[in-house]
Amino acid sequence: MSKVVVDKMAMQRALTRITYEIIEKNKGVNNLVLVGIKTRGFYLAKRIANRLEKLENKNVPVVGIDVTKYRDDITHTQDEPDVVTDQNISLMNKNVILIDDVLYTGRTINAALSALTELGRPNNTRLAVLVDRGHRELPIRADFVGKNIPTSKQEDIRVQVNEIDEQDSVEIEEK
Ligand code: 3GP
Ligand code: 5GP
Ligand code: MG
Repeated sequence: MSKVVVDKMAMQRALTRITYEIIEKNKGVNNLVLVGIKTRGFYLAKRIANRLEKLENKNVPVVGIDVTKYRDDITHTQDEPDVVTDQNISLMNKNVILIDDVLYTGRTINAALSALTELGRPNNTRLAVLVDRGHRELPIRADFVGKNIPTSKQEDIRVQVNEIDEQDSVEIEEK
């Protein structure tokens, strides 16, 4: 049985609020690069970039990143690709916003931070997530949070984005 905890409108509002918070914290969008963690974090990053560009009338680059190779909690094979981003971009002296759909143990973000070290040294790196479900196993926190959803480990958060799931929603369900 699943329960909708964030519907389409609520998701849009949360992304809009995060967008304003980013502009405020960054004092505009100068020097900003959004890094979206694939799969769904990348689509959320693109949506936030669209909002930022409309509000500030400036181009905001979005990079997609696949952190599988960097995870410390899965077994790795020799033939995994080295390329973790979908474009060559230097993050040197940039203000980076890392974006993901769900923050849980923090291991994905830890992996993403390792991956980013290969792309240069940013001025600063901040984290935006649509959902923080708790249960951190590392000292990692998000700077921008769409919704805090306290969960038990037996529950699963299902994030759906229109681009690939044909609807926008966050649901909570028993595993
Ligand atoms: P995403 O790539 O769009 O984030 O990890 C593959 C997919 O499985 C993820 O999609 C994520 O939404 C989903 N998923 C659901 N529960 C979990 C979980 O506990 N851990 C991870 N890593 N992924 C999960
Ligand atoms: P973490 O590494 O913090 O444990 O988990 C974060 C990553 O795993 C995110 O990219 C997210 O997609 C995925 N994830 C972890 N738990 C969940 C969950 O309950 N629901 C969904 N949709 N994704 C999750
Ligand atoms: Mg994800």
